[in-house]
Amino acid sequence: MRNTDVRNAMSLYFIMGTQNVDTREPLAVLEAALRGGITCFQLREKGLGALEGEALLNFARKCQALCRLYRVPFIINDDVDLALALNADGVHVGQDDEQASLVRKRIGPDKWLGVSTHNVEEVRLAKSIGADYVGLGPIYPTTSKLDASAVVGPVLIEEIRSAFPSMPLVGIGGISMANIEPVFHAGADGIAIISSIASAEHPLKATQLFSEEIQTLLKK
Ligand code: 3NM
Repeated sequence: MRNTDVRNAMSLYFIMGTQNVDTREPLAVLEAALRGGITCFQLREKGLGALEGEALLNFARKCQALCRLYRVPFIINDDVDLALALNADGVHVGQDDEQASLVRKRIGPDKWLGVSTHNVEEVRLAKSIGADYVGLGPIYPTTSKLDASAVVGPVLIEEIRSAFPSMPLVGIGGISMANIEPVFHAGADGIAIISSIASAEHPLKATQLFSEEIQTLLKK
């Protein structure tokens, strides 16, 4: 049941921090994405000018309240203390963040744990320490993550899907309406997106278009 819930939540997974919205109001962008049909949200407050301390806590609380209103899982990137303080639904970590096995111990068995991975070995390790899902990327070139590793292409999704048939998989990196199909075709449960929603001219419309397209692609 949990595996199915996680897989379903992966279908349109929006990631955002205050640094991703240019001059727009981040909570307005998040609400537009929620109204448009995102199925999971990750708060990723990173980089130059990122909120810290009390300001971060307050912002995160507002994001969480919005997600609750729309019954969308609220995941925190990297910051386990923040996730525990807010009782978030889960934590997502990269390969360089606090070791995933340690994070699992700290958050306990109930919260979701997501891990960014780039090859079969990293997925195997993530699975062995109890990750609920893995992110695979960057599928395409991205400018949203300055230290992104080499582009892997949809072929990595195919490889991981055949090695781990029931592992919830989400493709990430440079995904747009123009290149979404190969990601699902390769076997992903969904896509994780920053800029194609956060920097869209109309985040609500952009999200609705993704949502409709994904429903069609998942039926194929
Ligand atoms: N992680 P956009 S790529 C946060 O490869 C992140 O693990 C990646 O943003 C990875 O949708 C990425 O704007 C950035 O390309 C995704």
